[in-house]
Amino acid sequence: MTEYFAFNAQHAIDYIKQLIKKSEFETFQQDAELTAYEFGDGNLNLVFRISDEQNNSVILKQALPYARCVGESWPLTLDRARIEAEVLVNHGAICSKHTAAVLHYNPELALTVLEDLGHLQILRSAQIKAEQFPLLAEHVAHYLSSTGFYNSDLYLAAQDKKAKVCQFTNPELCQITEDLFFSDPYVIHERNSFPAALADNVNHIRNNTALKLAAAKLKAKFLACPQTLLHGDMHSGSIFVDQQTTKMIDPEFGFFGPVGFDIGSFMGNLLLNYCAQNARIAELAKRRQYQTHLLTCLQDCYSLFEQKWLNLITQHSNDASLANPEFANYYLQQVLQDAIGYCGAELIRRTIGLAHVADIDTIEDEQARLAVQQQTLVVGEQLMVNAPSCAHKDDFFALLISLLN
Ligand code: SR1
Ligand code: MG
Repeated sequence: MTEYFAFNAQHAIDYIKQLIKKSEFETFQQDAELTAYEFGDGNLNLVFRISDEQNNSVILKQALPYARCVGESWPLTLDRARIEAEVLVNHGAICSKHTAAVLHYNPELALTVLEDLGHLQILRSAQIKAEQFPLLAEHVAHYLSSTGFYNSDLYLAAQDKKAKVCQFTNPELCQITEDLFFSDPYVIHERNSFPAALADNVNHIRNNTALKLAAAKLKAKFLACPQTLLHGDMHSGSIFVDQQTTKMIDPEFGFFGPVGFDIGSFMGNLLLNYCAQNARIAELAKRRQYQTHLLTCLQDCYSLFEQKWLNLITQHSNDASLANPEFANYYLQQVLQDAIGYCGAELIRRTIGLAHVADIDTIEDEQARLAVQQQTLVVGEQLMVNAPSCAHKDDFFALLISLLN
């Protein structure tokens, strides 16, 4: 049994050398000369890249016993490394095309060795530069619908599903989302972060009783609706892309929750980028073209996600009573309304809560940034409040268009 300690670059090299000796994976030759550096800039973990002289490389990710972005005053379970590795294995078995591959996992050291996706870009960085990915919508829809369906009661035997719910019980990381997503933004809290100039808009949010009721309903569903094994943190920083490829990373917030949560988070991040582009792309025609691309990506992704789910339920469900097309439509209508609500909540919490997005925070002009933040708050609020009136995805798209124009 190895006792946990936090790695430095040399530890990462030594660890990988041991694995090479044991022939645990084939990335490196036995006599490889390795170098390593730490480059994690996320909120929680250490991330090392270990390379040989031929530029073969792997990623070693280690959980710290606290949230890196806050420090040791915010202790955090190391079990999140297990959750992340096991979600990647589960999702990879269903959808390897869009899931980062796990090469090795060590529970005592809370570390995972992963394939290096460094030849791809993080979606958020690419979208800040207004790059377009024509296959993104189809890929995200495929990943979310297949992993969602095959981990749900629509497919799994009830006892197997309940065993998986236990396996992926993730109370500490869920609590972060419960607080940051659904509670903090709607009250005065020291974790919140927004400029003084946004105070009136924030007060409006805090005083909107219909919005607070919507937040409470979304939170209650997040707490007590174990529909499927979610990624749990489907923002644009958890997705690697190029023109042909889309790969999901970082599901340490994974747990059994409402199907609408992941797709809602993903759409929220597209909309955060959409709003940020109002301050980023000066030329109107160019801006409109890129924003149209983002909106089309969102609409295509949602439409494909819904279509794939409907096909899976009616054609591959193991429970004849649930394979009923009328039930499938009912189920997907609830998912749509949840997704719209979670999408809106993502816009609000990324604007005034603890964890922001670089799409907005790196806008240099303060006034322009403020205007974007005001827009994301309005769009988020309207989505959350109006989600229950969207009976069909076309209602959602019409609402979105009315809010964005
Ligand atoms: C303290 S963790 C803050 C945020 O980073 C993660 O990626 C999640 O989105 C979380 O809400
Ligand atoms: Mg992450």
